[in-house]
Amino acid sequence: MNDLTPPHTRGESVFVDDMPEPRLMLHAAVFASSIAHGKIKNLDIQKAEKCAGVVKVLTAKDIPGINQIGGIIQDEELLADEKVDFIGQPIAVIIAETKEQAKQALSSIKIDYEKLPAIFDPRVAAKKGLLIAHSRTFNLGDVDSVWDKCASIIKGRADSGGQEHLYLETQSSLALPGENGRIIIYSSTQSPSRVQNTIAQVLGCDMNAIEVDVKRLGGAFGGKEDQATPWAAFCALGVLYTGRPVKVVLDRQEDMQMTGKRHPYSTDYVLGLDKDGKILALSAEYYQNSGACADLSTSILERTLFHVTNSYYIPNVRVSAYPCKTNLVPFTAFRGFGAPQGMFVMECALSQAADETGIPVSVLQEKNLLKEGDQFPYGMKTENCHAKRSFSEVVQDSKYEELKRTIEDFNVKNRFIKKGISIMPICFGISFTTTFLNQAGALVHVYNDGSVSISTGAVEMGQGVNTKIKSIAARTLSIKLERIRIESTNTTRVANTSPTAASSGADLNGKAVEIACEIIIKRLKNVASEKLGNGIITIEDESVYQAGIKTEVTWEELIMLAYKKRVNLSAQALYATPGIYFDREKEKGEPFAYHVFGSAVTEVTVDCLRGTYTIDKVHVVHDAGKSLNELIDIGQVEGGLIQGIGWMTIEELIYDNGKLITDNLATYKVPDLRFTPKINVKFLEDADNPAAVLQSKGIGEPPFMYGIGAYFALKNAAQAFRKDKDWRYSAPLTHEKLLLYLHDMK
Ligand code: LUZ
Ligand code: MOS
Repeated sequence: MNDLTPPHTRGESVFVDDMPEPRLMLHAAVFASSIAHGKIKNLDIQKAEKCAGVVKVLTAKDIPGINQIGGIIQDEELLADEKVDFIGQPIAVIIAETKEQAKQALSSIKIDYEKLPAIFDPRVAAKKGLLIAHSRTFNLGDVDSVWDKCASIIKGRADSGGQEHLYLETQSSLALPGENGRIIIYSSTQSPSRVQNTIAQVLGCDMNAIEVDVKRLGGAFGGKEDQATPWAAFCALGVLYTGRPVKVVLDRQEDMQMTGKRHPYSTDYVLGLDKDGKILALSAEYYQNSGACADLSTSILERTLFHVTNSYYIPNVRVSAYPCKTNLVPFTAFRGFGAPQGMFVMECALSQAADETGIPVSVLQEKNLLKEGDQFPYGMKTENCHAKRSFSEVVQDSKYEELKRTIEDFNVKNRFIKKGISIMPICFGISFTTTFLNQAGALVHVYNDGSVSISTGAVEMGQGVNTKIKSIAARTLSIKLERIRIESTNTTRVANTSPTAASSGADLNGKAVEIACEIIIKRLKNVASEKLGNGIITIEDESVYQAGIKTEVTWEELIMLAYKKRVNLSAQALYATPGIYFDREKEKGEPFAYHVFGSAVTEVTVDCLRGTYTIDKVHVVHDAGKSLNELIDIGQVEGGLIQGIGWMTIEELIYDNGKLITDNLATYKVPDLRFTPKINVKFLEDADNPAAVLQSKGIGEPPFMYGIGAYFALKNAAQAFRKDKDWRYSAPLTHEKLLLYLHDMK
């Protein structure tokens, strides 16, 4: 049974803003920069301090520890002190008796800026040398020596836009004063330990003074991997100064304006092919719009480079990526973490190659798919590679060739309505590319009535990790699911947690739970042996077996026996993914425990008079290993796919001089139920994965990239109308952009 479903469907699941409000609780509102770049000449909070209900106005001067929240690079102030670098950057926090009073007082803060020139285009930033960190280059083979051997050389540019996470629950936090300097934080974060660590630094206290507790999130998608921290820190500071509980819950518009999104990228590429369409070389330069501070940008840039070749083998590769500093809200983690941007470019290059060589793109794709033992540009070789298998299965299952002929026929007969089709293979590496993050802890208690309590570092954000962990524990202990409860994620129970991210929440935490449960089982078997005498003891379906024969001893009796013998019924375990490493000097290594493969066929229809379109159907063949829970995994494939389609088609961030003007759902469009295609998901059979818990595979991110297929299916349909090869590779392909293309209006 899904642990989540019943309370969710009854509306009973508690999120931060649903918690019973503690007595004397205060509310915080954030005062943010209204200019994209400038010096703060004067900040006057006196009038705001006197506003009705205001208890405290926090500025940088009130920070007792360090005014710094940068994780990888310490380049981001919690509250801007002398300078602002983007619109929406927090400068002050008003803490008041009610939310309305806190918000009302915002307009009483007076600020004078000296404006500085602002940059929004990553290519312009790169030209000026404005990088948040050094560039990175991955190399394989010898690109320069092969251009002469190429029958065709494809040169182009691809641009992809950012993306708003639009988690249903906006950024929220509630902090409570505890005893003796303790501050208890309820935070909607993917990374409780990061919140704990940052707040300790900001307050100048030890981490053990800060307790962070996370019950569940109403979605995150990467948007709460790093960017949940400032709101929690504001609450903690509020507690420090007022001694009262403090809550912050961002409004939707504030959240959209003040938090980072998926990184926009702009890329130049050169692809070389032989006369049969075999790719000989890829050379490319990726300009990442990093925003004003590093946040996770350098890790995201790295993952882009890991995925530049998507699921193809390319023997000669030279790719460089630049993290460009601009005056926009720092861009951050978002499902796929830079990989979708890299894989989009690869598909653009192949699509252009098909246009220029006349070889169908599906033929080019198939010819170049990874096979067992092929090397990636970062040195790792494929193992248990399912690229070809998933591609041929999706071609077969979707009846691709037949569909293609039907579509061509339809397009001949219809002048203004055109259909299109595409295939999108994916290959995604599982593990944090920062090797040390690949660790997770679990704490398992068996109470003396036989019920079980499990704490891990995993954060439930709707992805079903608690359900998966519960079933791992039930299978390892061989007891009923009903006996098991998954606790909140709490830094006092499981310390030093990595963010729940990188599609590895269930992999890492599930494995830690399995290890902890095995420790307990070993102790229990000893107890049973002592009682029953010789013969191999096993525990199956809540009963003790001796030499394969069921005994009278039940789970509950065994637990009570162990308890009375004073045997430890609790276990703590750490799992650290073995065998992975990456050398950033050489840019070579084995950063991933394994890869996830899959392929999708997408069908679309375009109304060529209006530029409108529908995404009709997507057929997916996905490699989920041995799925831990098929319903959850199908949900992840569908959700990821639709989110990916949204990124490629209708989700458009528009800025006016650094101010996001698509900052609400009237102007920022995301796929809804009516936009959603018919989706057919099949999991590869016999695709066990020895590299993860119970032969499963990470599921969170890989399916996002099937959405890229929608872009190329639309291109396919549009070109049937235009009948030429002129195309600008720029996503999102909004209805507006498509209309302008169809009728040659630039
Ligand atoms: N977060 C991170 C991630 O810190 N490192 C990663 O490699 C990663 N990959 C995907 C999503 N989040
Ligand atoms: Mo993520 S993009 O796995 O937080």
